[in-house]
Amino acid sequence: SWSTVLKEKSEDMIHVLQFPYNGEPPGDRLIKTKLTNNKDHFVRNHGGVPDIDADKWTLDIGGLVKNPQKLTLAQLQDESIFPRQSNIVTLQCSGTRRIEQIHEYPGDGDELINAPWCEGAISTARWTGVSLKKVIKHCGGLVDNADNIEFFGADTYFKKGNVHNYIVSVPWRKVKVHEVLLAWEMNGEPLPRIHGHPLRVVVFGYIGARSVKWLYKIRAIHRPSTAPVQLKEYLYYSPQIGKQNAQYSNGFSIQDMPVSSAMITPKNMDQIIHSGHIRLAGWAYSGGGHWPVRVEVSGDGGSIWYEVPAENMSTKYFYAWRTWWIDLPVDAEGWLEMCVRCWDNAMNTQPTFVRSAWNWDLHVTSSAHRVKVYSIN
Ligand code: MTE
Ligand code: MO
Repeated sequence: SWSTVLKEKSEDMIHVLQFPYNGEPPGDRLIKTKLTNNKDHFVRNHGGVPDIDADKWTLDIGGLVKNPQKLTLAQLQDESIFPRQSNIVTLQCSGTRRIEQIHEYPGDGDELINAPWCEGAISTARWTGVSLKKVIKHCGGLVDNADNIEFFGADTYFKKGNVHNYIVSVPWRKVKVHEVLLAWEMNGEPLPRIHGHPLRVVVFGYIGARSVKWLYKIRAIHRPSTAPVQLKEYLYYSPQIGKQNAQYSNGFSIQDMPVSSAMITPKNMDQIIHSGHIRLAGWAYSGGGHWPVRVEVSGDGGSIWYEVPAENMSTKYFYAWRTWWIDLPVDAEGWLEMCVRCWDNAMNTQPTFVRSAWNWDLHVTSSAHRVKVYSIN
């Protein structure tokens, strides 16, 4: 029942929508640990939460593979057929920090789809399962130059009067390098229902939207999926595009997450009594196969940047965020604009202002995060 699903999550999750269940954990708890507790992992749902009997469930693999097959969970978990793979991976929703773009200009304003996320639509877990590449190889490999893999989630949702399954795709080149996992375990526990029980996709470094939950069907195809979620959502539009002139062809499909960061402490509008320094803390992340190498903060709106000491950053993993903290020297009284930005290992950094990268569908708010505080000496 729904109440047992709700028990999978902490009671104080911040629900950014009433229905479906979409929630992020309180920030302080989010950055306390490198791996997020399952109860605190953010949840992003387009519709309801299916109730799937794992014993009757099968994974249907077909399309442009040599030998289409249906596999049970027991077969997928049989280590004599498939070696197990475990990875620490950060999932980030492309809507993270959307609230800042809404404040700048509301854009689409379709709040049913565009949940007003703050800094918590990101979490990290150790996912265990099997590399999708191994499963495709088990089916004899791809035929006919297939170049994309389509995933079907068992949930249904409504958009503009129609009912859809949750269907998206990823390119084969992502699967080929073992960066697409079919996972049944989250931090050593069976996958909770709300996170996709019995099996979900975890795509390393891509927007969370490609990591399909309640997976029941896989198809090898030519070109990306033409299902509505793949074709019409998660598009990055140019600044000239808005509600009046939006066409799907004006946007490009978002896959890799760019480098981003957020300040969790202090919070916007905090009053802080200090004696020479203010403690700042938060997270930094980069997708697309990159990782954070340096975090910088500013107490003056971004003129002078201080490097967070390396020892104040959590361990580096290839596919995960890093938490950080710093005591920033402060001598002024009054309003200060605290900022954070991250550099990744490919020397990418973040746009300066929210308006530098505003886009109509309000995705990927990755500009330097700005927090105004009142400092009292
Ligand atoms: N898979 C299905 N079947 N249905 C969904 O609504 N939402 C996607 C993705 N997979 C979704 C889904 C989005 S947009 C995100 S950000 C991630 O799941 C969130 O995963 P989580 O809820 O486990 O944190
Ligand atoms: Mo998302």
